[in-house]
Amino acid sequence: MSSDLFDKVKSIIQEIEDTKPGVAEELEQFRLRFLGTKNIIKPLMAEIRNIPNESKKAYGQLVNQAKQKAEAIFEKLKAESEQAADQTGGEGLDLTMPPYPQELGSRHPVSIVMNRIVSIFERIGFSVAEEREIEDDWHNFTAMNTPEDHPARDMQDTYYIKDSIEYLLRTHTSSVQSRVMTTQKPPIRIIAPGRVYRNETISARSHCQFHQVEGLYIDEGVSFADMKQTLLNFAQAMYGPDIKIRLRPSYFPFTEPSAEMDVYWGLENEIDYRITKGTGWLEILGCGMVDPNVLENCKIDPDKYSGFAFGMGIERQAMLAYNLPDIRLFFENDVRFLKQFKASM
Ligand code: 2NL
Repeated sequence: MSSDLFDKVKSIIQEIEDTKPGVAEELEQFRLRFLGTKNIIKPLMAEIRNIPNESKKAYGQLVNQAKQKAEAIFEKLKAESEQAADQTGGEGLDLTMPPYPQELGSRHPVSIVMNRIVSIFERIGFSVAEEREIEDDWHNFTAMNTPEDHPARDMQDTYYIKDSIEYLLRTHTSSVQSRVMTTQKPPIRIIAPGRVYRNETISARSHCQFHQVEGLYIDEGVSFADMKQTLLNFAQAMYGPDIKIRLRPSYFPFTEPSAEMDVYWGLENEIDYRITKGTGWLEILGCGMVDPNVLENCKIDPDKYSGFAFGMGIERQAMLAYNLPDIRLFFENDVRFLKQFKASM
């Protein structure tokens, strides 16, 4: 009778030792069976009163051994199961499940307009040139006929890299063109899109960062007429074949002569009146024949070569195209704003 009880405890110990690590439910079953308030070891402990005195000590030790084994193995299984859960990212996470579909993003409106402009010039043989946004003084200003103390620097104040007057955030993508002109030989026919910076007070109409597309064409015998026809072609591709353009004399330090190009917007309602300041004409770019000083600075012979260049801001054209009231919308990265623009390119 008492040896039966010994055998029972021994078989429980065997069962505990045979338990393999398993899933969480198995672990809970193990706990209930060997450690819970109604565990199967407890009644065997009570049986000690039926054990002859001389065997009581040995029996007690055996039952305690079963209890301790159950506790030790439970702790070990629990630790193993928690570690497994960690590796799968927590309990109940099925890493084999297919993910939620990722919503397709949309092109930024500035990129849409910039890409359109760039592709128009690519069609007539211009290629894209890109360069750094942190520039040195020479490529941004001096090469562009704007030496130190030139008054035009006032209008293009920018951000200087800490403790330096040599490195700055570029104020126009002309710096791309000065890099191309100093490293390539004519003919040069490039279009330079990119982000530029100015030390401006931020408002609905101006920002300290914006985007530009500049173009440059240098070869033997390039004339003002070539520039006018190229820009007319651009205006027609951008605004429709019936668009009218006009060139007004202007000033830029890096071109001579210089001009601003307007397109005819119309003057039919109050909005047209406001946008065109009552003229019906809308300024969209600045242009001119590359100043011989600029060519010389970049080691291109001005007696042999001539060229034209132009530059335009993107945000203003995007604001007109999409009827947007505030330039700051472009830089807030509010998805509710951005996802309204769908473009194929
Ligand atoms: C504007 C006017 C302009 C240029 C940019 C240029 C580049 C080289 C040489 C000469 Cl490499 N000029 N760029 C020329 C005329 C005007 O930009 O209103 N931009 C927003």
